[in-house]
Amino acid sequence: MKHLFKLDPAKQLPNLAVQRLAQSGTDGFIIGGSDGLEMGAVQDLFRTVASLGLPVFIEVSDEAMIVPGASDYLSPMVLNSTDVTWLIGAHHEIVKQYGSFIPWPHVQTEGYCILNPEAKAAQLAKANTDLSADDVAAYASIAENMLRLPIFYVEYSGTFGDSRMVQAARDELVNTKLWYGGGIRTVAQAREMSEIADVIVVGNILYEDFEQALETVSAVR
Ligand code: 1GP
Repeated sequence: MKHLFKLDPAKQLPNLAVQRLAQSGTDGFIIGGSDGLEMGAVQDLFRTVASLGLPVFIEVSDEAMIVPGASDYLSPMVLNSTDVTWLIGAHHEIVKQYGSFIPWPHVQTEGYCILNPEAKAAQLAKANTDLSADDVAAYASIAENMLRLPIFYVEYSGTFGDSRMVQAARDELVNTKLWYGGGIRTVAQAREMSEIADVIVVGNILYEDFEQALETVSAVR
């Protein structure tokens, strides 16, 4: 798996466009967002995308994202959050409330390192984005060696990131997969990050320049 499109339930794409995404050569979809989340919209989007035959990950960042039926759920832990809610607090509440319904074999925890201070996720999670490459490397090492997470996610949502930060994470990771997301708008950017990360995630450009978003797949094929 090298390329994923991230679909925001609070934004609309015509059904035909979603079908074109499925035929683009992408490896699958993440349904995720930071605000304006409503369960009805999540369910509608999930139904549309699930019928396409590619893997669909639901990123559970809010109770509205707890939609049954997905094959995989992503559980974000913001490793550089300064608010315990985003590290483990919200997870504790959800497991306490829904624990017996959670399909654990289908849950993958993502260790997020959010690096764009302007990103909604950075603000919500009160992330400390003032990090050096050594700081990022240390978070990646914690994900790999202490928490043994399946995924370490370098997140620059809304802006294209500094590849040195991504490389610093890469150098620490063996078993933990490195995902990169943020500001990928061109094939060249997609290629630059896919040469370092295991998986690149393409989000906002879908809603700004759909054809350009489709093109990003060619960077990994
Ligand atoms: C968001 O990392 C993804 O979580 C993708 O970022 O929306 O900036 O492409 P963009």
